[in-house]
Amino acid sequence: MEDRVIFHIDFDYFFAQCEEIRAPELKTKPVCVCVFSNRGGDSGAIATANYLARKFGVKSGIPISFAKKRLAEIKNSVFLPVDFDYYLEMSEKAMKIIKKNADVFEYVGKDEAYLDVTDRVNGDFNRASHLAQQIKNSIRDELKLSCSIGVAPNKLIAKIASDFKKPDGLTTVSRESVEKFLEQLKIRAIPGIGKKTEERLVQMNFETIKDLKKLDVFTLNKEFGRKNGTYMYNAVRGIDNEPVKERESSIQYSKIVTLKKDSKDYEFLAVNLAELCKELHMVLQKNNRMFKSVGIQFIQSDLTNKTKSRTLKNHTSSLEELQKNAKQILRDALEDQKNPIRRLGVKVSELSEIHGQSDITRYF
Ligand code: DGT
Ligand code: CA
Ligand code: CA
Repeated sequence: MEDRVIFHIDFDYFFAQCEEIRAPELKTKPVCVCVFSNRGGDSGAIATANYLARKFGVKSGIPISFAKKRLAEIKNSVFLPVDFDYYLEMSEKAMKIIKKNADVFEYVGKDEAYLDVTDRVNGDFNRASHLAQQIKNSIRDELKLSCSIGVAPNKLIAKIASDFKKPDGLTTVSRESVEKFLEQLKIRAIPGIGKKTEERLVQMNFETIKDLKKLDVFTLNKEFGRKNGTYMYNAVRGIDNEPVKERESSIQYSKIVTLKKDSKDYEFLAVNLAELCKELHMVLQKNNRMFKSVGIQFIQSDLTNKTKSRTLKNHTSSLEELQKNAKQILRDALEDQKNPIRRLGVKVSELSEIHGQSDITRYF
């Protein structure tokens, strides 16, 4: 059954590392990448931070103002706005290198992928380790980007292993060493085990994966529900049969803005939407892309999320089409809208490259 060789690759402090790559002088400074909302000042959240900034307690998701307080004493700390287009470009280049080295490639997100390499290493973990090191070297040589790789018999262990020695880690867990590797780890190393579950387990005096193995599946199911209980029972034993599923980066482009005021007024929203479309269209042109699907996104005043999209008959690159469709979706979406909207977004997907198009039309 478990004769597979699986990689999990995760880029280190991704957005912040991208910033360091284009401005190497940042490397010696605490760097925070910020999603500023346009409500002025420091309102907004930290997307990520480099490891220097993390030493001061800065991490993803905290308010920018908290991060500034934590780094108040550190004169050379740097706060940069996110540049998603640039990170996406870096991601695409790195993923291209990674993909070449996989039998099966599963894109998980901008900075993360699973690979099944069983065939190309003939099931051998030594060869797999070398291959992982080669991938790390290629990504570093070509892009100066560092990543962490976990090599293991399944996706679960590979994911835990990629996180084991971060940044710039390479951890190989062969079939024989799964049990030993897992037992030393804290329960929180298991993906999907949140703070609450962990706290509860610590109260019950379970701290490491080794401890947790003492619980039988019935007790776990009773405590945490059947789905989570069974998952935990298997996870602490290193059992996971999920296949690596071929998936490309289904790229989409999007733009989102925090509105000057919360609103559900069509005219107000339409003006903002038209502007977002314009910005998005510029990105599309720069990347030579046509789109076939248009969607809008509301983040409502209670911070819940709502999306609506439609698929067009044909690919297009027209700004007019983009604005027209986005506004129609907006009108539909507002019909049963109860909450005012705090942030408004537009996205396009089902992209295709514009190439040779002018050549084709020349023949008609
Ligand atoms: P790592 O992998 O621990 O070295 O650090 P990151 O920054 O690569 O963390 P990861 O893998 O969880 O997330 C990848 C990128 O996704 C990260 O660079 C920024 C973005 N991201 C993660 N968490 C958040 C968040 O809470 N808010 C926002 N806006 N972006 C986030
Ligand atoms: Ca990462
Ligand atoms: Ca990640």
